[in-house]
Amino acid sequence: MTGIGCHTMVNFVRPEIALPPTHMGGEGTNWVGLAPYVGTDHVFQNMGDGTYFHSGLMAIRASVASGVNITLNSP
Ligand SMILES: Cc1ncc(C[n+]2csc(CCOP(=O)(O)OP(=O)(O)O)c2C)c(N)n1
Repeated sequence: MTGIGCHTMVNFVRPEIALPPTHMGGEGTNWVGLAPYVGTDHVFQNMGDGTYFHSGLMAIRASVASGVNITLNSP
């Protein structure tokens, strides 16, 4: 799953492997809603460094609190 920022351009070149982004600070929260309804066990979520310092920490906290299986990485 992509984050918002320049690295979102992966959606243009590999749309078959990347889901569209949320706003800054929402990274992974769309997976919180999707995870119970699909067969995928785990996702990777990109988050830019600017987003992390802006509001991304809140998104990480939301993923931890919900208990979803997700790995966040900074591209
Ligand atoms: C809540 C919110 N505020 C502002 C924006 C506008 N915005 C889109 S991308 C971006 C910068 C993201 O920077 P970074 O996370 O470092 O990603 P990079 O551009 O380096 O890939 C901003 C401010 C946004 N998408 N969401």
